[in-house]
Amino acid sequence: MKKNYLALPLLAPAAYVPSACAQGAETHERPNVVIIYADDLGYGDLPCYGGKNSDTPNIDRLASRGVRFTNAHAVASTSTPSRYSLLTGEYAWRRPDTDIAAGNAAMIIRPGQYTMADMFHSEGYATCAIGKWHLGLGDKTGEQDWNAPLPASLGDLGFDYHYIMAATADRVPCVFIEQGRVADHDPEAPIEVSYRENFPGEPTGRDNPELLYNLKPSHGHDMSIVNGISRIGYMKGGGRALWKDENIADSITMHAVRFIEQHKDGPFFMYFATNDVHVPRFPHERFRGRSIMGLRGDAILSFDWCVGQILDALERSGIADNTLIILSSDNGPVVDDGYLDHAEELLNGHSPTGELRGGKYSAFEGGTAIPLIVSWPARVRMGAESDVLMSQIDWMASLGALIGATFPRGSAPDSFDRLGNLLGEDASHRPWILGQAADHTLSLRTAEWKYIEPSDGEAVISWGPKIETGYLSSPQLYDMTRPGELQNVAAANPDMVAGFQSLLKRIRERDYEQTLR
Ligand code: NG6
Ligand code: CA
Repeated sequence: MKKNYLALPLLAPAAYVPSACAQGAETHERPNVVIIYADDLGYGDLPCYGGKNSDTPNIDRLASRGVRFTNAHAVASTSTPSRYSLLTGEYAWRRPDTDIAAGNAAMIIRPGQYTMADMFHSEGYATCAIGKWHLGLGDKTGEQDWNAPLPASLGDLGFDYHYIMAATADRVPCVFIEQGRVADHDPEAPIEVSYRENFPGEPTGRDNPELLYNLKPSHGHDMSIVNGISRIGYMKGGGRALWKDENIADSITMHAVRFIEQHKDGPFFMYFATNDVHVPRFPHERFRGRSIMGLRGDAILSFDWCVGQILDALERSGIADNTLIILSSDNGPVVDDGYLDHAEELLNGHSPTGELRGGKYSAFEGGTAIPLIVSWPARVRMGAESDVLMSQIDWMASLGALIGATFPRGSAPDSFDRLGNLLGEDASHRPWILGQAADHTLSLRTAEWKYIEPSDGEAVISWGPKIETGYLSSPQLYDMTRPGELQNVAAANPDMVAGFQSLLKRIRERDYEQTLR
């Protein structure tokens, strides 16, 4: 189903429509919407997906009150392109600058682009982004003044309130940014950031390993040291604004709970993106050492705690019934992603991808298949399960349909209204979904088949994580009714391969709408 486009060509993005809830004769529901977006949480990580060695009572509670999806996919197998696609409804590969962003990247989504936050904002929702951002900030890459308000920030993208980390916890600058400026900025310690060279006299993980009292790198991550952990990129200053990794989950959760309490009269849209379970994994001491899987397992417990705090805040505020919660992840899992946290040695029989092949970065299912739990007590079935084929690309149009949003022409071009899938009311599969691997190799999936286009990339990552990429110089075709993407049957099925190739060409040329009918 296509979106409801407004016929006027010049609708300003983020136009404010006061409490609009009726489109013609149709009336729309206006639940609060909370997206809880974990980082690198694998398809098989949670106990409710068969994960071993973790105790996640809060996520179990959420799953028992909603639908658990077993065939849902992020758009890409790394963070920046997944998040870009989720928040704009456009495939990230249509643009050249959406790969894993540095901490000093300029804001990738430009202020004129219509985002999911603009959409909610236009319909009278209060909107916020809390946690990991990783989509750039400011006007020009490398030219941000971190000691002043940033000229381009999330307020330009429809978020009323924002308390974020610029990129990832393993990238500088290691400070929270609230409403477009460094939170608790310390004038005694002005911040400078570079991804080119170190600042004279500043220690690095490479030269000063004796200063790494919290975590040491296993590959990369040997530049500036903050909180006894070396990072990607160089920074100087920060003083009291520098985060402590062990407090990140508490800090973002506290801000989320406060936003919920302040907006309980609703409606509101919250994009809550955790650092857990991304590296560096260094959760609060009340979680550290609690899991037999080491720090990665501890980070899963920390994530579960965040979820619990949000559920409790909604309940305390009396708005749990009419809040739609979507819990998912930005890409598949990785064990050793650059720090000596022993995540691999301590798996103790746990498989972060479940039965799937590959992982983060890869074109195999482990790269993009993710957990997804959708709960909305007032409407969505409780304790249900769905194997419907779904992609996060459709969430913008689907949520837009739910609240009766009108999209400016051309916005969210790759997002289609599949609200019935998202709410567990319609079990018909999307005809196909598309996935993007780290090197931009695209794959197409139907309920039964998966095609991976040829790629020159290496078959197994050689620079750190031990992950099969799914790259091969010839086409791959897998029967997805069999587990594991083990047998490439492309050679025996040339017609099917040709069909997928022509579909992919049409998608690239933006001429594919009919194929989704
Ligand atoms: C990689 C980092 C990895 C992680 C990833 C981004 C190195 C050696 N590895 O380049 O640790 O930060 O980028 O992860 O630097 S993501 O989930 O945000 O996409
Ligand atoms: Ca990620």
